Formats: sequence, structure tokens, C-alpha cells
Amino acid sequence: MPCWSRCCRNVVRRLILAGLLLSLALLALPGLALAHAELTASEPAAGSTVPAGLSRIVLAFTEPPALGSTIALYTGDFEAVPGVDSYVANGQLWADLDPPLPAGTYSVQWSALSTDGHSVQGSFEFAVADEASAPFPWPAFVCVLVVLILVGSLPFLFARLHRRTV
Ligand SMILES: [Cu+2]
Repeated sequence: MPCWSRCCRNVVRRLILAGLLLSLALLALPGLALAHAELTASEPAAGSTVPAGLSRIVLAFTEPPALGSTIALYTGDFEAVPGVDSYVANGQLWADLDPPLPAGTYSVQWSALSTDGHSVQGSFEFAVADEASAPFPWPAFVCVLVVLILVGSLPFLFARLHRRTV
């Protein structure tokens, strides 16, 4: 058997081995990526519209985000919203807001740090409704009306009682 044939066979064997190792590594990669924090739930929910007066954002992940994870908030005009204080508590990522957020659309941009030091970023949008579009508080309105009528009729009631006693 000529030498080049044996050499060739060795090279092919090495190439096949390298290919196998490479595909094994590629198979393992999605598993590694899955080990990182992924957003599972948020408050406000992605794509939702919340009433005026939103005071905080809470994000839940597949694993507790590490210290250094952050939330940034942007307006519909891509301007950073000031006064957003983000922190990690109870295994979730929180951001306290300087209320009230004006009506409009907002974009939450989060960065979750995993325990292995890698960070995963993501973003979603939500909207804050106009205060005028909030349902009219009928029970409170009726209560105030009843109290006003009672207070308003007090002088007449007293006048009547007074006339009777005189
Ligand atoms: Cu990692």
C-alpha cells in the first residue's frame, strides 16, 4: 500500500473525528444558552395597556437574576425615562418609577446577569392609558352626591325644627 493512501486515510479519519467533536459542541450550545435567565413574566405584561399611575415594573426569569441586572425605560420617542431605580429582590428584577408616567407607549429594556457572569438582554413594550379613558367612578360619585344633598338640606331641616319648637 503506497504511503499517500495511508496518509490520506489518516487525514480523513482526523477530519471525521474533528467533525464529530464539532457537531457535539454545537449540540451542547443550545443547552448552555438555555441555562441563562430568560424572561417568563412581566408586570406590566408585554403589549398590555395599564391605567395611569404605574409605579413599578417587575420581571420574572427562568432563574433569579444576579446583582447588576438592570431595567431601563424608554418613551415612544426613544428618550430615556428618568428616575427609574432598578434592583434585584425576591429572585426578580424590579424597577421603581417616579410616578406618574404620562400616557403613551413605553419600551422596557432589560439586562439579566446570570450567575456565570453572562448577561442576556431583551425588550418589550407596554402602554399607559390616558387618565380620561379610565372608567368613571360611579360609586364614589353617588356617595359624594348623597352627602352633598344631606349637608345641603340640613339648614332647612333645622329651620323646620326651630319653627316647630317656637
Ligand atoms: Cu453563560
